[in-house]
Amino acid sequence: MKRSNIKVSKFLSLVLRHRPEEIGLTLKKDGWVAVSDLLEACARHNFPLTAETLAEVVRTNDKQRFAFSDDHSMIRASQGHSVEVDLQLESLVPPESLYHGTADRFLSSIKEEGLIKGQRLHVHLSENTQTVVEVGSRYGRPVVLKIASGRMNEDGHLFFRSANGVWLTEHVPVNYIEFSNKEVDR
Ligand code: HQG
Repeated sequence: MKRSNIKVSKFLSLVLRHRPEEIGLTLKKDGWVAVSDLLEACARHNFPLTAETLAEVVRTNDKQRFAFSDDHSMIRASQGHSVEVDLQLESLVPPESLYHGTADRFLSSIKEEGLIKGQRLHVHLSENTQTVVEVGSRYGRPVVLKIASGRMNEDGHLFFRSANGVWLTEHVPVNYIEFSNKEVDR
């Protein structure tokens, strides 16, 4: 991703996931916003963005964080929201195991209450351990937790998969978390 596009991606994450009101936007219930409204709001708030740059950022985004509607008239973040949206994802049977990246300083608390969604709408899980090491590194020394997602699902926990392949669930109780993985050296 180009450096200038990373800045745009961060700004889009802010307004499409967390604080749309910052630029006077309101997301629809399912998280979509009209592209024209977004571009106008960006211009009004000193963050000029062209339709071409927006399309490039969506296309080249390293985690495919944003998606256009089929007719390209609307855009939304595919996951990661803290604002209350219903992405209308269908629940799916997850793989037997999924992974969560965290930092070692959170482990004692996770051992008490499991994985909680915090500010976001879901706990985020991945099929791939490399991604989760990067995610955990944002908060400190990374630790990879292996989650018994298959067993969770059999026990009635629902799983959703975002358009960009992130697995989402409400809460991971501690008895489904494997803590035996050592801290990851980087
Ligand atoms: C931790 C990125 C203490 C949790 C990624 C995490 C992801 C607890 C932090 C997406 C806890 C929350 C989300 C407990 C969980 N006690 N700490 N009981 N339960 N935690 O940023 O999963 O690049 O809200 O382990 O790819 O780190 O932004 O969640 O460390 O999909 O697009 O509390 O963000 O995507 O942090 O990251 P976050 P996350 P983007």
